[in-house]
Amino acid sequence: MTERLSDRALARVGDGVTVPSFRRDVTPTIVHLGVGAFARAHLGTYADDLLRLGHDAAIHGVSLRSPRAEDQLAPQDGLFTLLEREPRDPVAPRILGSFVRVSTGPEVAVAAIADPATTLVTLTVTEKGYLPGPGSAAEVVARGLLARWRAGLAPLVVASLDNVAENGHVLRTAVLDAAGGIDADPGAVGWITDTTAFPSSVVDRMVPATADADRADAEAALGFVDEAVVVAERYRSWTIEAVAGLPPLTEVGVAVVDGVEDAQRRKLWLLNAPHSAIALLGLVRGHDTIAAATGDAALMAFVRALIDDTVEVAGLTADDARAYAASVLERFANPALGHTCRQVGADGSRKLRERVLPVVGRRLDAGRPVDRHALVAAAWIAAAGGLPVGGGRLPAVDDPVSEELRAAVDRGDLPGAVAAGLPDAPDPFAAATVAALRTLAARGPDAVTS
Ligand code: CS2
Repeated sequence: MTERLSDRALARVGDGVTVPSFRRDVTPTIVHLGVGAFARAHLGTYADDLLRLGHDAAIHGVSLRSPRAEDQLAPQDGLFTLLEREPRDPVAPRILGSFVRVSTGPEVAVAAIADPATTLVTLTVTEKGYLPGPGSAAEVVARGLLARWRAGLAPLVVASLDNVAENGHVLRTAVLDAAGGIDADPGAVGWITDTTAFPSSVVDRMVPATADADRADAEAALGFVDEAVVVAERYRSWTIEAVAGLPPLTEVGVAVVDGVEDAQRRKLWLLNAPHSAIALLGLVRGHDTIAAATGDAALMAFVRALIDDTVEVAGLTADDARAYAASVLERFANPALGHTCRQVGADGSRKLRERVLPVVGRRLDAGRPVDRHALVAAAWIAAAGGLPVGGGRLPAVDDPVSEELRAAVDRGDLPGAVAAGLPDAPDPFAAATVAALRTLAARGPDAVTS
């Protein structure tokens, strides 16, 4: 059996594989909650770059529930391979060493946040990770911060790296709510309010789920087994609001700026929304991957029209917005990435709230039609709720409200399905989505016309 990747193995990995050039027996200064593939490929690379430059940026990664990341990474001393997938220009595998500790569970997370060495807490807990409640990420951060306050430790920076509008503000509100419920001492919540910075971020890198073939590729290059391989496009970007106490992120290409609102709108509305549209309508059109769906002329004509609908009301400079959207469509077409429509189509109940509803609100205010955005929402409800489309069923996509959607679809209650899936949808949009569901059911793939 081939040996597993580890610190000991590093000296013996295959030629051409980039390995960490820094000491890894250091105390982490960053605590990261949610050690999924995205965090490893995005934050993990930036932190590795900082460590290469000699800065403190070692990460203690904690997954709040699933022990999967710990199972994959702890036996490998936190090391994993990043495979950048580009069609024409294969890049040598790079072993990232920035995650120096990986653990599981809220208690470890609270203790890590309350560790005197910690200066930055980052989160990738997905859109649904911001739902309030016991054991939520916000509650864990609140408990960690309150423990720091009690111990008289220095304040922290807490940065959300999820695709949520105003993610810093959303997280701050959730953490303050949770803290108020835990500690009635007004001094405690006041300390968080006054001292803890919650900068908003816009992060960007496409990171598909790792496949067996990727693990096999890494093993062939390394000569060691790596259970924690991640795959990503080469492109990556990170824009964060400037606050005191951040590591020297500009040295590794992060844009540290005064406000991220425009960047956030651009990303959510002109990257993520078209991504959802291609994924969900791609399923309707019978495609497995995003790249394959971008080869479908009728679908892409629809997506370009959807982008025009968005640019019309986005409040961004139209030429810049169109150029941005064009570059995004090129990235989607990367055939080497293997991003599946089902992966991007998952969790529509949380994603469409961020990506679609704000644009719909602006279009309705401007008296403009919302049919195209409604067709995207309908495709999501059809896939997550099991509505037959053109006589066939779509591959199911996961969603926190899929049971409610299924129940409404099964009793033939399409308005009920829309209400269950998108309770915040304005009435005209809900009505347009019901109409789009009927069209989809009747016409299947032919419903996608621009
Ligand atoms: C995608 C994003 O899965 C999805 O919903 O739209 O994860 C997308 O790949 C990233 O935001 C790109 O930065």
